[in-house]
Amino acid sequence: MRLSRYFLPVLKETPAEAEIASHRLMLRAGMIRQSASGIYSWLPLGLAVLKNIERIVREEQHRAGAVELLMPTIQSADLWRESGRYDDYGAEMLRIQDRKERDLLYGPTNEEMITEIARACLRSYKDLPKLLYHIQWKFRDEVRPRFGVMRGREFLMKDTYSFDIDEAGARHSYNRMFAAYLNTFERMGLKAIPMRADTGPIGGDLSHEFIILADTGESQVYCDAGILDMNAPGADIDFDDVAGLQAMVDERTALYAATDEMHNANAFAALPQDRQREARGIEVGHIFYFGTKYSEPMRAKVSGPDGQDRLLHMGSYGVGVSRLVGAIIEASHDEAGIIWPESVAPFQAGIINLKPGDPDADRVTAQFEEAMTLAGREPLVDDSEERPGAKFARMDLIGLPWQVVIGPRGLQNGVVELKRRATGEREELAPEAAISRLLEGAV
Ligand code: 5CA
Repeated sequence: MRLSRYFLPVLKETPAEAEIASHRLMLRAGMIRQSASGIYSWLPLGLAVLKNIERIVREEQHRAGAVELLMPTIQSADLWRESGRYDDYGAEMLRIQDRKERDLLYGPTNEEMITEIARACLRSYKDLPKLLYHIQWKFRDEVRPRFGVMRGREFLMKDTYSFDIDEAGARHSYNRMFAAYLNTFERMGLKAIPMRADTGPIGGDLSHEFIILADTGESQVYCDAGILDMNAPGADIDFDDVAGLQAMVDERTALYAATDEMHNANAFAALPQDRQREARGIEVGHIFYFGTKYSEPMRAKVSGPDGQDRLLHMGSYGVGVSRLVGAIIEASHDEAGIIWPESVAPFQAGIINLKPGDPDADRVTAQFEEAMTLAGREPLVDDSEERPGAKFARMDLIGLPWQVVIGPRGLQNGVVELKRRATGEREELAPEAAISRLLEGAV
């Protein structure tokens, strides 16, 4: 992709309204544009990252046994009257009337709608277990939208819903998502800590938030420092191994870790002093087991092995897809700008042609572009006429993992410069060697 054709409206000035690094950098790097409070357009660079996050979320959901569908954003108020949440949800819910004065709403979450689908389509215990998810925009009329996409009003969520015949089955579904979440966030370069959490308006009695530690986080959290050394279970984990998965969850929930609402000051104080970690965190995921909270009022049942009807045991599992874009930047940036992990980077490399119009520079630039594009790793090519300093600064700002600097002077010596954004390391290499290096580093 040539910069001259692309749409990258970077800002020179630091936007005054942005209080935290990720919001500032997303605006400056031309990733988003606010259209109303807490509502954003995703510009090409931002959208590319959002899509990469979605891809990782999908792959890990699939690995854990979840199946994708898509429910609408607009929901009927009657569904929510069935569960009793239409009145309970309060001012956060955006209520709408159509021309026939029917009450509708813009979905803040989908428990009711998926319960209705399950009620209509699942008949017998033989249809269970089921894990269904979608990735869809939500609207919550937050009291205080802030920090850009971190706390938006319109935001993209991945929400999974599990259906089981009994509590033991539902727990296994919960554990599947627990493992999938650890793997998902690790692939994005994040250390997400599962913490005991309050269930709020979703309800239920078992719940974990997945929290990234960051000074700018909105949640106050407390944990045993030992939990920070625990790794994700990895792609090899057997999702069908009920006992093995439970043991993995038990191990990762044995150490103290809780959000503010669930904090037990005495239990925390009992930890050795040097292991008490009190910090701020960003909630990137939240999982709930709530049993029959929705299936009971909505009468969602299947027939059991004995022919008797049983209420579905359910859980729901959310990932803040659009929030993750901000969270990853909070975890990975420096003074010069964003530092994308390769797994979510909008382009793997930025090719800076220092002198467009110079036949050698143009030829070698085209060589990089062609080789990488053929390998499915299309780079962003800076073919602008600006001075080198401006090009370097913009490339650092948008944070692509690799930069290749191509200029007539280097080419006279048969080299280009390869720079790794994360470390600032630079190396001079023959163009062919640089190309192989970029393709080797494929993720
Ligand atoms: N139905 C359940 C799980 S599917 C649910 O709605 N859970 S939630 O309320 O915790 O939201 C799930 C995730 O969405 C959160 O962990 C958070 O990462 C993200 N999220 C929630 N509110 C916002 C918001 N206003 N802006 C951006 N992301 C949000």
